[in-house]
Amino acid sequence: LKDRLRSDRAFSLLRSAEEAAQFIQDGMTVGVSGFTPSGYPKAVPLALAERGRCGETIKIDLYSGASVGPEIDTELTEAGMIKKRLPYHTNSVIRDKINRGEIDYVDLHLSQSTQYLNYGVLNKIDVAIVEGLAVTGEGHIVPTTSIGNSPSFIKNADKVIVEINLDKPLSLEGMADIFILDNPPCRKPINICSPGDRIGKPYMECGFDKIAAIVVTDMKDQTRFLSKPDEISKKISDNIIKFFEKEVEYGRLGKSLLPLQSGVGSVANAVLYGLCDSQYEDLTFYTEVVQDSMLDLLRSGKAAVASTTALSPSPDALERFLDEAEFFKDKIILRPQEISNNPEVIRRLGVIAMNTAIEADIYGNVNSTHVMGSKMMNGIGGSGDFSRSAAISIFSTPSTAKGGKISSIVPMVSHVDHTEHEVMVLVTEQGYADLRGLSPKEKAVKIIENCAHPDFKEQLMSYFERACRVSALHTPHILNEALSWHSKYIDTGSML
Ligand code: 0RQ
Repeated sequence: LKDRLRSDRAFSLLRSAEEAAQFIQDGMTVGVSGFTPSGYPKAVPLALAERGRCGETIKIDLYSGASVGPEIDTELTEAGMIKKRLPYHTNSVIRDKINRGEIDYVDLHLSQSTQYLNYGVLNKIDVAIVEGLAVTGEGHIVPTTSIGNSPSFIKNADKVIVEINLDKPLSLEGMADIFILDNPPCRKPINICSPGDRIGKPYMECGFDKIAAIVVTDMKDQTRFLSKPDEISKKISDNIIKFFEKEVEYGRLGKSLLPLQSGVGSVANAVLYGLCDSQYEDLTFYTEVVQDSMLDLLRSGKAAVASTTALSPSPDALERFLDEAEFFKDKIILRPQEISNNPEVIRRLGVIAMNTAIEADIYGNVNSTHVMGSKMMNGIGGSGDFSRSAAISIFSTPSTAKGGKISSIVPMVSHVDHTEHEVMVLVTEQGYADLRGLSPKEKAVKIIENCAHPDFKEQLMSYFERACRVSALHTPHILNEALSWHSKYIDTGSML
């Protein structure tokens, strides 16, 4: 343990998870480390949930980097202990309570959550619970497999509880590059001019005065299982690569493309797998999540470097990665999410942002968060941080959902996360629509022709043509029909 707790003071702070959980009281705001189910605390949240299950009344506001594991979201939700949650989740148990109105949820651009904290818009953090590899001799914390909002949670917290996770090898030390922003005015430029640039320190500043307890655990992250790319995902990936090929042909992209960002999930993973067998080389990533496919691209030498805020491979791939951490040390840079997702850097580097939609409309507006306009799925996550500032922003979705009963291309989206102004390329398994430089009417024809499923094409074209006859001709709509596809699905179980 001496290589993890590098001073006697650190040893003197060793506590059980149950003792550490006692620092959390009703009404507090708790910030946890973790981004995707990676690098999040496990033992202390479980001990806290146990207090709730045993009858103590404790309700907290819970802030994280992004999604965390079930030890936090499932357990604390089931114990009835979460009052408010932000800025992102992917957990079905908390989703259910959010949509029943039992938990308040604040869906935020991930790069902005610490800004809200630093400006004093959000509550101050009473207790931060942070997973670490080690505590330095000065009481600073070496992070594990994600950084997320932890450096700013620590800075804004009254007390910090550290979970030292022995399951994470010390060979990860050195991957982190911790640099956080001061408040405006007079901010300096963030000096990242290529994805591999390092500008910070390998640990998160804390100091012993803030550390209330150190808990030692060896619990594994419960990262998400990734399904093998199915036919639809492969076709989406092929269509994105066809788009890249055209860009190379026109001389707008070279063989290394531009730094890539890719969202989470099986489709995102499949898209990058498509690059493994492609002509592209010396790829770089400026992204927020590294999944299995990106690790394979780095292993094979197709990709040179990945800047991210989280390592979130599937369970088997995580084990393999942890064994090979030394190999990846000079190829992966772990940054706080306010830097990994920072619009200034994304615009400077000219990132190609690839994110996922629930639905898109014929004019190119995208809904990534709400099913049928009101049911929260996960949240906007980092998709807006990247797409709003990207050199090229690509959104993909299967053209239908729920066994073909729902068209993912609709006359008007039931909720807007990404507007027509930042959606540059729309991709389904049917094809891609390059929307750059097109007027709304040109976009509509291209989206219907290239992206809609054949079962819905005629219906969509009929809507568009009738709208062109009855409304103003810039963005033609029939307002009392625009959302009728959604109402029809709610009433009959099908948009057909
Ligand atoms: O519902 O689970 O009840 O069957 O939506 O859809 O097809 O399983 O796709 O898991 O990749 O999620 C956009 C939600 C896609 C995700 C979204 C239903 C469908 C299913 C999930 P069921 P799939 P995925 C990086 C960047 C926003 C955040 C983001 C997401 C469920 O990718 O949260 O990009 N993105 N962050 O049946 C009704 C439709 C539907 C539909 C799908 N048109 N209408 N329901 N579904 N399309 C991450 C971070 O920032 C950390």
